[in-house]
Formats: sequence, structure tokens, C-alpha cells
Amino acid sequence: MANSEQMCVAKGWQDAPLIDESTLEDDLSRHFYYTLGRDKVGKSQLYLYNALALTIRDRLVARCRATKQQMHSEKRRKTAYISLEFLMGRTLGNAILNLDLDEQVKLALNNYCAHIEHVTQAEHDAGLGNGGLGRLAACFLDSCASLALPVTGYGIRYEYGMFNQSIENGHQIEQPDNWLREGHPWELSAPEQAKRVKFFGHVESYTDKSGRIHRQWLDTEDVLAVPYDVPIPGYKNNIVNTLRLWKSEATDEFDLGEFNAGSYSEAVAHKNLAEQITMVLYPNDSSENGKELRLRQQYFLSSASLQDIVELWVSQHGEKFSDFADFHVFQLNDTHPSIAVAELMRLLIDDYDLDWDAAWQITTHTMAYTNHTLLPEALEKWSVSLFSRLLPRILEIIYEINARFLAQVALAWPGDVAKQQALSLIEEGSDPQVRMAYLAIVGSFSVNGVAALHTELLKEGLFKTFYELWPEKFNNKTNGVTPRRWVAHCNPKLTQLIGEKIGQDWVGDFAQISQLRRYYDDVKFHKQWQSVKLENKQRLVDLVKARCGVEFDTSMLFDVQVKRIHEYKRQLLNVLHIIYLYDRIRRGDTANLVPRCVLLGGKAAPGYYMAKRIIKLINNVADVINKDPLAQPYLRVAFLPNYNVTAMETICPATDLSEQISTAGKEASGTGNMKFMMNGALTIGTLDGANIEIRNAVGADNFFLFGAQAEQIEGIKQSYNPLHIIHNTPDLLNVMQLLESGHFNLFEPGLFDDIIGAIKSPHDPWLVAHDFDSFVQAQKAVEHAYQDQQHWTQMSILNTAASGTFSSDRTISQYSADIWHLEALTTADTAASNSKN
Ligand code: HBZ
Repeated sequence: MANSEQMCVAKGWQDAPLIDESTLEDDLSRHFYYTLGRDKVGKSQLYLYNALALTIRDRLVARCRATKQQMHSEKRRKTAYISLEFLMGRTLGNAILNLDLDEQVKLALNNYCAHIEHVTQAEHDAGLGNGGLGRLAACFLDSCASLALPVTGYGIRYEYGMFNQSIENGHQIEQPDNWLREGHPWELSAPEQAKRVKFFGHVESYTDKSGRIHRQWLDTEDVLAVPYDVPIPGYKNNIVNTLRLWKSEATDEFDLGEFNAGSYSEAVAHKNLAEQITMVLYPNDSSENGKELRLRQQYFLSSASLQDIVELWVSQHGEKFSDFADFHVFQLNDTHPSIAVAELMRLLIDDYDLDWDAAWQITTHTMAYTNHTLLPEALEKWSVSLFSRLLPRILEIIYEINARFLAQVALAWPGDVAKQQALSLIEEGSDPQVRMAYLAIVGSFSVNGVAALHTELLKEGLFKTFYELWPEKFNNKTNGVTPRRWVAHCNPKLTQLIGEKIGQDWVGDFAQISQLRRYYDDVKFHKQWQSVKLENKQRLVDLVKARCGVEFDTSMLFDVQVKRIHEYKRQLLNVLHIIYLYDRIRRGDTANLVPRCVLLGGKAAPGYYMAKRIIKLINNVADVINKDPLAQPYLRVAFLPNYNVTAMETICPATDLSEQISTAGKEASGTGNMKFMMNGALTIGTLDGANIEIRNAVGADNFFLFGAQAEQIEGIKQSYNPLHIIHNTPDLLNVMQLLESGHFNLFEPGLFDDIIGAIKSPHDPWLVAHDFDSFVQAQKAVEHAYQDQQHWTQMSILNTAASGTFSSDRTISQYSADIWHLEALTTADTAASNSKN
């Protein structure tokens, strides 16, 4: 019976056409009139959006089935990309692009007198991430599908994503992001594939008939993990991979057991507790310390995802794991899912009876860890006492991993107790802690950083001793971003212009963008390039006007810094430069000033006091400057509220100058820098993260460099004396005096004292005062360069032309070649199958 059912399903799969027989136009009306029961479009175009999304989804679902079948039909090496965050943004526009349905969609929408640009506005961003790390995961999924690689994303279906930010009286206000309120047409749930995840309980031993001792995790409080699958289309290749997001639900025992026993409110409380796990994304982008719910999220994701993969293996190959490691890689996106190391051990040992050595062999040949930070305070630790209460069996396994690892350390450094303490997975102290990064390193065969400098600094600093122990594990994978979303989709005007010159193949093969170098001296092309930038600037002008009420002017230089607000990213340095420009204007020193519009945007973690003060400072400074008629012709400043993926799609095509000004050695890579570069912005930046590689690719003459270098930072800190610097730098002295005079907080005395104190502190780790003068000089070089529009345009073209290597397709090819060793799936050309329709 089961067999004939399977046969039947399999036959259905094979017969399902990739493209429905009906045309897209018919499908759209069917979904609009029948699935959704509508007859009028309405102002928000929400129903039209939903009908279009369902129409596109139909085309994705069929391809997704075919891809899955190919992926699972034979033994094939696969990667699971496990991440607590996937910052997907909107799906519709990208799916239309990747399926090559642009023309058909335009035609179909004509029947409703609707434009695709308006319809797509109805979609909420899927903001299931904080920033770079989450967006990187989203770019990677696009590249994996576009390269036809068998990769599945595993994440959490947060009910509330990254909070919505509004600005009230210059302050950040956080509002919940109820992104699912109007439905999410892209996902398909599969409740029959739900997994059980254990929490709490205790561990006991029992001896089986053969005399072997086993450990049993008993009296647990289980939570259900229900999968929701989101299709991930490749670019014009008919591949559709899957992003599987888990939602937590109460088990039936919770509902029934306690309910029947008369404990109605306990039953409901338990249900709530279970459902809380996937309720909200933690909004901290550097560390989330000690929160029990966060550890629950991490274990929930790791356990459900591994169970999913192991069960599929067992269903196809039985409980024979000898070659499991030949066919699986688990890529851990930072330490957040690193508990997967211990969970895989538990599954193999407790559920499938493997002995320790066999399980460890499999684990250490399947796990791979990516690090995204050099800030030591951001390295995750969990208290042993929390672990032992919440996950007692997992803690036992971590202890055992540690004991065996420390024996290895003792062999490598005999008698060196300090080494053992320094490397132990358990940090001793009054409240002992599990060091998650160490667990990830010990349990993985690959440890990678995300830019060349970052990887070097990991090897020399944070993970030095591990590097000495296992040099072969360490490797670099410089980040990238997808040229589909970050050029083809967000910059259609530029895409068309480039297409007229070098064809459109660069969208799928971004190395080809280098052909643009041929147009370096083509004056006609310069004009076309400039007019595209102008149109894109107008789109940003409209956005800034609507969201901030500030008038930007397309004739001015657009200077942009958008990213999470963090002291190491030095938005403060940017503000000091803005104040410096303003001070010059007030003093009438405007001879060489290039009129500029400065845009800042980004969210601060709700509990991060200094970051929030910096937002307030930016807004106050902007207010004063924008109201001053003297400043009008030269300087305008805006803080864009609620910076997110969709906002970036309008911002990066319009930017002239990209601010990448972190303290050297602190920004692991940066990826915004790459989006700006691809869209022809020039970078002002420090030698940090991927900036270094950007500068190498485009040439030093086409990059505005400033600031201390990473290897100088420690030396500078030894004798750092910002007061001395301020008094010997007249421009900085003026800026500080203006700031301290209360000019930007007339009715709020003392408001910026902590910021002023931080700049003046000899312990300022971000060296703001140190780099100020160098930054101002680099900004002057920017102005000088901008005055020669022809040369600026040439540099802009060169930036785009040199950005080929920053495609996430390049990054993913390297992950596949060096870590994953995947074979591409068989593809078919979407354009070809569409024309059959
Ligand atoms: O990851 C960022 C790095 O700061 C950036 O330099 C890099 O380009 C990017 C991709 O590799 N890191 C993050 O975005 N980190 C987080 O968002 C984060 C989120 C939750 C945490 C810790 C960090 O608990």
C-alpha cells in the first residue's frame, strides 16, 4: 500500500509540467477572482499582489519538486546552510527576474491597469535578520540556486522579524514587525513532517542486553518544530531550492494531558511557552548574552534541522551511517547554531546507537563553521547552569567532547595547564560558561573568516592557538552579494544600459562585468552613465522627501552611510565631518565646498545606549543644518527611518560616495560596501574587512583611503591622548567646541555629554579623534575628484567594472570547491521553457 502510494506520488511529480499549460495571464485572473474572491483592485493593490505572488509560486512549486527529486533521488552530496537569520527582503520582484517572467507579468498586469512597481510595494519585507550576517545568508541562497548547487537553507520562521524603527523627536522608537499579518503567500507548510525537540528533563543510564551502557534523556518537555518551505529560484536555470523555516508549536500532550486533568490554564501556559520559541528575532547584531529563550531558539533550529536530514537519510539508506559524511555538509552561520555539533552526536549515539568514535568521525567530517566577528565581546558563551537545566544531555556530550579535546591539548603541549585552561570549551569561574566558538572549532573540519584581513586576524589573534593546532582547518571565503538583487533588480536603468553595451550574460556570470572597462574613455557612454545615476538619485530624493521630509537635490553629491548603528562602524566620525562642513559654511569658508546631501540610516539594538544616542545626535545635527538657510546650498542631512533591504534597493543605485569607515580590524568584511561598488559608487574607507580587497580590485587611485591601519591600532592605543589631538587639530577643536556649546541640543542640556566624553576618552577603542583629520583630508580629495565630473564618471564605471569578484556566485563557488565539494544539478534554460509556453 505504502509502496503504491509512493509510486503514485512519484508519477505525479514526473508528470507535473514546469510551466502550467495555462498562460500567466489566465492564472493571475484565476487567483484574483477565485482563489482570493476579488473583483476590484483597490488602492493598496494587496490582492493583486497576492494573486500575482500565487501565480508565480505555482511556477516555483513545480520546479521545486523537480529540483528536490533530482537532489534526493540518488546518493548526492548536499549542504545544509544553518542560520538563525535569513534577511530575505521582498520576494516577488526577484522571483520574476530569476524566472525571466518580466514581459509576461507586465502584459498580465495591463488588464488591471496596474504597474509592477506599484504592485510589489504591497509586499512586506521578510526581515528575519539583523544585518550583514542575515543578508549574506539570503545572497548565498540565491547564488546556490543560480549555480544549481544542492543546498538547503534551514532557519526560524519568526512571527516578528527585525523591529520597525520610527524616529520621534530624534529618538529611535521600536515597533513590532508583524510581517505575517497579511499572509505570506510564498511559504508552504508541511505539518506532517514536524519534528519533536526535547527540553529540560534529566539523564539516566541503562544497560542493554549485550551489557552496553546507554544514556537516556527522560521526562523532557517536548516542542514541535513545524516546517514552512520557501522556494528559492535560481537565475534562469529552472532550479528551485528550498529555505526550510521552523515554527514552534505545542505538542498534543500539552494540549490534552493537562487540559483533561483540569489544568486548563497550565495547559495554555505551556502552549504559550512552546510557541514563544519562534515568536521574535533577537534584535542585537553583536551579541545576545545569557537569554534562555535565545538558547532555546538555537537548539530548536539545530535539532529540528539535523533530525530532518538524518531521518531522510535513514528513510533512504537505513540506519547505516558509514558513508553519511561523504554526502553531507552542515555550514554553521556563526556560532548561533554551533550547538548542532553536540546535537548530531546525541542523535547518532542515543537514537541510532553509534559509538562515540564513529559519531565523532561523522560530526567532525560534516560540520563547517563561519566566523563573522572579531569583537571578543561578541563571542557567544552560555552559562553551564542554564545548559544543565535546559539541555542536560547536550551538556554531558559537551563535557565529553571537552575531556577528549583537552587530552589532545595535553599531548600537544605536555604539562601546559594554562594552555588547557585557555582552550577549554568550558570557561572556569564562579559562573562557568560554555564557549560556543570553541565548540564550533573543535567540532568542524573547516573554519572560515569572511574577508582576507579578517581570516588573518582570526589566525593571529582570536583563534591563534587553534590555528597552531589545526592549521589545515582555517580558510578564507571573502563575502559577496548577489548581482541579481543588487544590480539587475534594484537598478533596472543601469542594467539596461550595460545590456546595450555588453549584453545581459553578466547577470548570471558577473565576472563579465569587467568588459565595461572598454567604455572608460567613451564620452557618450559617460553621459548615459551620468543620466542613469541622475534618474536613480531622483528616486532617492522622492524617498527621502516622503520618509524624512528633507529635500535632497540631485545636482549635489550623495554621500551615504547605511548599516547597523555601532560604535565600531563610526557613524560618529561621519557626524563630526558633517559638523565640520557646517562649521565651515557658517564661517563663510565655502570656496571649495562641493554641495552634498548626506544620508544616514540604520537600527540600533534596543538596549545599546550609545548607539541610540548617536541616532539622536545625527537627527539633531540634521535638524539644525536643514533649518539653516546658510547651509541650504551646500549641505543637507537626513536620517532615514527603518533602513531595511527594500530601502537599500533604492539607496545603493543613487549613491555617489559610500562610507565604509570602521576602525581598522573591527569590521569582519562588510557587504554594503560591495552593493555600492557594483552600482558605481566610490568608496571612502579604512583598510578594513573587504574594503582592502575592493581597493585592490579597483586600484588605489579610485578609492579614498584614510585612517589608522589594523596593525597600528594597538600601538596607537598605548599612548592615546585624544585631548592632545583635539587641541592640535584646529578643525576638530572647532567641531568639539560647537558640539560642546550645546548648539545641537539647545533645549536638552547635557544630552550629548556621554558622546563627547567617549570621543575625549583615552580609552576610546574606536579612535574617533585619531582618524578625524585623515578622514577630513580624504573627504577633501573626494570633493576635488567630484569637481571633475568626467573623471568621477570614469572612476564610477571602473568601480562597477571591477566589482565582478564581489558576486556571491564567486564566494559560493569557493565554498563549494574548498569546503562543500558539491556537484551541480542538471539545469534547463528558463528562457527556453518560457518560450514553449
Ligand atoms: O556579518 C556581520 C559583520 O559585522 C560584517 O562585517 C560581515 O560582512 C557580515 C557578513 O559576514 N555580522 C553580523 O551581521 N552579525 C549579526 O548580525 C549578529 C546577529 C546576532 C548576534 C550576533 C551577531 O547574536
